[in-house]
Order: sequence, then C-alpha cells, then structure tokens
Amino acid sequence: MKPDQIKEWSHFFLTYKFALDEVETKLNILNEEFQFIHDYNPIEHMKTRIKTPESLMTKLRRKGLDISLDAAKHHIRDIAGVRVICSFSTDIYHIVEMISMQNDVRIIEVKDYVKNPKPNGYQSVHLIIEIPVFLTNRTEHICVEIQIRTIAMDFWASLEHKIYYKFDERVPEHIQQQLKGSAAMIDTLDRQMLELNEEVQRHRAQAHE
Ligand code: 0O2
Repeated sequence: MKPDQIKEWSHFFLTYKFALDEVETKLNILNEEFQFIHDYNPIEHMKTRIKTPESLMTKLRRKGLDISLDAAKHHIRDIAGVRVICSFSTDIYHIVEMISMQNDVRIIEVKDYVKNPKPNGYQSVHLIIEIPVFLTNRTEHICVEIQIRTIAMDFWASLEHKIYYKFDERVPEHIQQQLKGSAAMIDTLDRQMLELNEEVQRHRAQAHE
C-alpha cells in the first residue's frame, strides 16, 4: 500500500474510533442519570472494539466486496462495536429505548436474538445505529454496532465463540446440543435473577412506605 493510502485508511479507522467514543459517552451518561433517578444502574459494564484492518479485509472478501474505503463504509456496519452488559434482561430494553430516544441517533436495524434466539441458542439484542461525527472540515455519519445482553448471556456467548473457533467452525453435534442446553439454563437463570430482583425492589419500596 502507498503512504497516501495508508494515511486514508488510518483516517477512516480514526472516524470509527470517534464514533465509538461518542457512543460510549452517551451510554455512560444514560447509565449515570438512570442511577441517579432510579438508584440502580442498568449497565453492568461495557466493552468497545474497532475491527482490526485484517478482520475488516477478511469480512470484505467473505462478502465478495472490493477492498476499498467505499465498500467498507457502505457495507460493513460493525467496524465499530460496543458490547453492553446488563444484570437483568429487562435492562436490555431500557437501554434500547433510551438510545432510540436520542435525536442524533438513527436506528438502522434492530436484531432481537433475545425474543428470537439463534438456532444455536445465542441471545443478545443487536442495534446498528448511525451517529454524526463532527470532524475539522465536515460531518461524517458513522455506523456503530451495539450488542446488548445480560452477564449470563455474555458468559455463554464468550464460551461459544471460543468453541466455534477451536473447532474451526465445525463444532461436533454433541457439543452443539450441550451448548443449546446451556443456553436454555441461561434463560432460566436470567428469569430467576429478574424475579429475585423484583422481589428485592418490592421489599425496598415497602420499607420506604
Ligand atoms: P466478531 O469477531 O465478534 O466481530 P453481519 O455483521 O451483518 O455481516 P450477521 O451474522 O448477519 O453478520 O450479523 P449479526 O447476526 O448481527 O452478528 C454480528 C455479531 O454478533 C458477530 O460478529 C458476533 O460478535 C455476534 N454473534 C452473532 N451470532 C453469534 C453466535 O451465534 N455466537 C456468538 N458467540 N456471537 C455471535 P462477527 O463479525 O461474527 O464476529
């Protein structure tokens, strides 16, 4: 690659970093204000990542697209990604609602794998959003993928991801079945934790009456 092209690609990735910084700030503000009002924080923790150039090239090739800035900008929507981890499944939808209410955020797509889990058991809500990034001489609209899930769903997804790559994407049938079984247990656990929390909230409310 020529030095000019390297500079262009570096600038391209930088705009995604800016978009990620903005989204992270927005989520921190929402979490902090929610905590102030409700005495409870919907976000347990967050992880952000920018796709590596290698991983972006692989995805472009896999989709049969040119290795170009234009193709990356228009067809790859998870170059910048935020993973938001919540304690309870209801928090997921609080966060979706709060993000949707922001005037400068355009929701491009919502994939609800919590209401409709993937066949392998994967649960998470994915949002593709677009936000404006104000640069020195122009405004760019940048896509960011937000994955929102509970701690338990995240535990499952991290392990499943490792297994998937360990078996070079050909996971033996019995392991697939075990993963599905664990996903069902995760679902039960999440429901029980939610009920427990609701019970605790009721007790707290009564104590304050
Ligand atoms: P990485 O390394 O995490 O970035 P698209 O991105 O639209 O071309 P797709 O599959 O239609 O591809 O999008 P989808 O369903 O929104 O999934 C995108 C991301 O969600 C994946 O990114 C994973 O991070 C996560 N994900 C989706 N399905 C699964 C799953 O079954 N198990 C686990 N552990 N994670 C999943 P990447 O690019 O595949 O990987």
